[in-house]
Amino acid sequence: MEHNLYSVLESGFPQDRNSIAIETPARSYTWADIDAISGRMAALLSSYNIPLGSRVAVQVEKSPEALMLYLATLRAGLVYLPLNTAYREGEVRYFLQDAEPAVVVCSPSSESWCEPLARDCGASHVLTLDANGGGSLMEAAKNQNPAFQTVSRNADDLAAILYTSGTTGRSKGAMLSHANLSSNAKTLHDYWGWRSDDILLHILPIFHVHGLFVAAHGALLAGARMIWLPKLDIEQALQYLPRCTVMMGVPTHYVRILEEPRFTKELCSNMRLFISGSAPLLVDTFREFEARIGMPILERYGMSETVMLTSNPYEPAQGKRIPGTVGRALPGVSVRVVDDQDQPLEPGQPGHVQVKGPNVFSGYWRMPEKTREEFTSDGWFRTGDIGIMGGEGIPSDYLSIVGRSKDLIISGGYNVYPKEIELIIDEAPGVQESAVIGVPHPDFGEAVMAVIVARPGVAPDLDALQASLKKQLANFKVPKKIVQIDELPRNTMGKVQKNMLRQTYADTFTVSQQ
Ligand code: MCA
Ligand code: AMP
Repeated sequence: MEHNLYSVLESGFPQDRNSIAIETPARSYTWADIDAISGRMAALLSSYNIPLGSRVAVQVEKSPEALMLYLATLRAGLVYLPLNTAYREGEVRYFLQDAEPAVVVCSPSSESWCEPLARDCGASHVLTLDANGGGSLMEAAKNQNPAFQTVSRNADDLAAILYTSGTTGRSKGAMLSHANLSSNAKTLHDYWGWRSDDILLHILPIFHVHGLFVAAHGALLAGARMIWLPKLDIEQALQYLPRCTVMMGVPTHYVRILEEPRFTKELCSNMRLFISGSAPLLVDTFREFEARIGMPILERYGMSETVMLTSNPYEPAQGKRIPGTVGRALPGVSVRVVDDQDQPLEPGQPGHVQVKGPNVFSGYWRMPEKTREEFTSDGWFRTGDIGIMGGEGIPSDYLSIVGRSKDLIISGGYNVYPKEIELIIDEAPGVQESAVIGVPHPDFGEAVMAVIVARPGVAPDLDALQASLKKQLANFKVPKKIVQIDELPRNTMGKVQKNMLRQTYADTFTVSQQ
């Protein structure tokens, strides 16, 4: 059996390769186009004679060609390393130094700094790709042979590395194999009832698990069409939704679309499935959506290290979709809730969520110590989430995520680790120390905010500090508010009590901005 993920996905492509696979407002791509364009790109990558397993780091705008570059990387037996387009030079430097990619593909607009940086980090080839499919990558690939023979891969060979931020402020590369990704794609295919006549409204970025491994894999494996949009644009969504059957989004997408009165049940008459994940979906949003559209949103839960872990039921016969829960463990996945000694807890008790399954990654790139810490001796992965199985009125095999043991903020579906930002703020002129917290935000669910203490006798310029952070950090990490106080609250052990800060500033965005 061939384990290359591309071959697995390709097994779901339709017989009629001239049917439409991807539709953008500007043009359409057939399944034959996907095969040929990814084939040409794979031939180009292979012509570089770099060892199998070399990394291809990609920081480009969303386009069908960007998806094909991902597929080409798989086909050539290389490892895909996607990077959020919001990352600034300093952030990209860390990833390139750590992963040492052989090939870097960037936007033409960032070539001036990315090219020298990539060379500096050892990349032998640097190419560009823009949002319209232009750039040196397509130029170089256009004369390659489209009939590329996909390279054979073993189940455990790496397919992708996804960087996730860490509690220490240092990002970790989660190593995902061909089998991790294909097992999850097949499970979701069956569980969510994917069909070849589905039409997916694809509005998510493709540099993370949600948009790439859940949404795009789902459509590709089903041989289903994707309406491919750069992001959720309400006018475009209103135009395309009547033809679509499936949409996936983060809670912010559902909050935003519900603000539009023209988003009605009639508009969604072809839709069979709305899926939410990456961050907690508020019960209020779930209820408002169901009341308006007559369909409950299906909430599921996953991580970069594990792809998807649990899902609320798809088929009514399997049970109800219960708001505030993330449903049951997916088939083949084991989920347990344990105490501090890794001992399983009774349903209804909050504890650490641990998981096992063919979808769970093999470890962090070049961090064997960290990998050992994050797995129990009998192979359970510690998610860092706090969960409860069951609870009042909830079946005992449904999981609810009720908190996090990791100091993590999730803003609009993007993860932010406070430590990374605190380290930068603490270096700023006039700052003695800082605490970065997440507080409720009506649009992003949680928003990043910073509380700082000034050095004695100094009055730091908070606007200048925010402007400087904007230059150094991806926009979603920049604190939307910075406040100065005399002293950070600490417990007897000297640890900053972030809970107190979160309470104090809980209304910052929800009340004062209304
Ligand atoms: C944009 N801004 C944000 C965010 N996005 N601030 C905080 N959090 C964010 N997520 C900033 C912008 O920089 C700008 O600030 C201001 O907010 C308004 O920008 P706007 O144009 O409204 O933003 P947008 O382009 O509409 O983006 C919002 C978004 C986007 C669509 C919700 O953040 C997004 O696509 N999120 C999805 C993330 C995702 O796919 N996550 C999946 C990870 P300024 O004007 O000051 O610059 S995978 C995962 O988590 C796991 C595995 C899973 O389970 O799926
Ligand atoms: P990432 O670092 O992007 O892999 O994000 C994974 C984290 O997102 C998980 O550990 C959870 O904390 C969070 N997450 C994902 N889906 C959900 C959900 N449906 N509800 C609550 N948290 C979620």
